[in-house]
Parts: sequence; structure tokens; C-alpha cells
Amino acid sequence: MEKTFLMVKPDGVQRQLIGEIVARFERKGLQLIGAKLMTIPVETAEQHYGEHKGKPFFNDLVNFITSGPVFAMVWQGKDVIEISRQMIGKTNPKEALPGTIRGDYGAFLSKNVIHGSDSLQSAKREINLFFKEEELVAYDKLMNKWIY
Ligand code: IDP
Repeated sequence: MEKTFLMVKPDGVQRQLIGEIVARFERKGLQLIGAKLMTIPVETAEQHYGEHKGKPFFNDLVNFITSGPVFAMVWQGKDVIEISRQMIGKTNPKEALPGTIRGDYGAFLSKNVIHGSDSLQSAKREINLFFKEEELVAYDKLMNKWIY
């Protein structure tokens, strides 16, 4: 089964959206296999957003993502990367469709509530950056036979 890294950003945690967001992915039929509330060390944030290094918003991005706790998660399911990106919506909440997480809860580009891996490669990299192997819990979800 495919895995992805999803993270409620500091704005989402402060706005008490963790439950809403987890509920959406659960109802979609995806499986939570790891989660933790944590404050991201600056070096980890710089690695996580490495592709944006050198861009004008990079420092603000790192400052923001390390400014308060995030809720880091690993979810599993068939095509989970594409499905979760669809559910998250476009990067800029102004353009994200209603019904998506950013479309429903976000109002500003740099405070867009949630992060989700955008490819198999970034999912692997981000899961390894945030989670140790023993923090991921493999378990049979009986409901899966009604989902797939
Ligand atoms: P994504 O989060 O939808 O994958 P990325 O392009 O990887 O989007 O950008 C990472 C994060 O950086 C975005 O979620 C957003 O919060 C922030 N960001 C992206 N572009 C800009 C910008 O032009 N100005 C300020 N912040 C930006």
C-alpha cells in the first residue's frame, strides 16, 4: 500500500482543526499508521522545504513552520498521495476549491493549514525525515474489504 506524509501546520493546530482534518481522511477510507504532535527543529524544517531554498519566502516559511507545534502523520492507502493532494486542494487557499481542506479552512497562501507530499519520492523522503520506522504501526484494518 502507498504511504504519504501529511502535516497539520501550526495555524491548523492553533485553530483546533486537527480533529476535522483527521476525520476527513478517515472517512475517505485512508488508514492512519503514525502520528505525533511536535515542534519541528529548524534544521529539519530547512531539509523538509529544501526545494524552496533560495526563494524569497524560504526564511518566512521555515520561521512559520517552526513557530508552534505541528501534527505530523503518515497515512496509507491505494493512491493515497494523489487522493490526499486532491483533498488538500491548491497551494493558494484563494484558488483551492470549496470542499478541499485549504478551500474550506484557508484564507492566505503562507497559512494554508496543511502539508501533503506531492510524489512517491517526496513521500518517502518526508516520512523518513519525520518518523522512525518503529513509530509507524502496521495493522490490518478490517474495514478495508469494504473500501477496496
Ligand atoms: P504545497 O504545500 O502545495 O506542496 P509548495 O509549492 O511545496 O506547495 O510550497 C510549500 C509551502 O510554501 C506552501 O504550502 C505555502 O505555504 C508556501 N508558499 C508557496 N509559495 C509561496 C509564496 O510564493 N509565498 C509565500 N509562501 C509560499
